[in-house]
Amino acid sequence: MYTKIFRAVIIGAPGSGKGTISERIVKTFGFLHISSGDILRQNIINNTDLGRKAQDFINSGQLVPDEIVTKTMLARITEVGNKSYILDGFPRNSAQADILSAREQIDAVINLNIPHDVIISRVKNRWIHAPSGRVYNIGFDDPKVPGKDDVTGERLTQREDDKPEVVAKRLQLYDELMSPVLAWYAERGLVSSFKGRETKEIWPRVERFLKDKVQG
Ligand code: G5P
Ligand code: MG
Repeated sequence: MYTKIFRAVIIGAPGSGKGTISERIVKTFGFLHISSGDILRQNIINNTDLGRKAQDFINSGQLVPDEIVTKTMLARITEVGNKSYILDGFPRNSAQADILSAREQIDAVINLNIPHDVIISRVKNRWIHAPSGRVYNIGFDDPKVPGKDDVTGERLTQREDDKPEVVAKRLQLYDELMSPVLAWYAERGLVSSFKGRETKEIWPRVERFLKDKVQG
């Protein structure tokens, strides 16, 4: 659709809507969505070596060790080649941000700033189709048939790490580890922040921002 290759990173606390907004970016702009969480969860389902290594960290709300995630994500970026993409969930700390910046020129960082109280109520209602990463939310984005994936009809599940005590831990870890990463990107003039309580108010602003960037 657009000729210029655009490399974006989407940043935001757990449950802030990174996956939801990325899906809209994919539909509107044709970018590829590269989500570290989705890749790791697929590996857990497929019981790969990576999945077995990552499982306990994810379920308890800890980060998967940098070397494992970084290797996986850089391999995926290489596979994607010369195409526009949106990175979701990576980088997750300063060490990962350093490795990414040594390798890729990032054009924009989209920072989703959603209050914690909104996040906590959202994740309680989140249901996923784990094999594809498709996400639903009761009352916001309901599946057509309760409990079933719209595309495959397979059973939806809740994420192990969406339990309230694990969510609290993920939010705390996010604030601690991502503040320096955001500051680093901000110093380079790359961060655009979108604050709000609902995707319907945030998405039109992200869409306008990307239209200006990609076409400009
Ligand atoms: P993930 O998978 O990267 P998080 O914690 O960063 O996980 P998460 O939970 O996937 O982020 P999100 O993508 O930001 O959240 O949010 P989402 O799924 O789009 O939206 C949340 C819910 O709200 C959905 O149900 C959606 O439908 C709903 N929603 C959206 N908008 C609205 C709205 O306007 N109204 C309402 N009512 N609902 C709405 O990482 C998971 C784990 O993987 C490991 C770590 O262990 C991590 O904890 N990991 C890494 N470890 C090390 N390094 C990395 N780089 C790693 N990446 C992942
Ligand atoms: Mg997500």
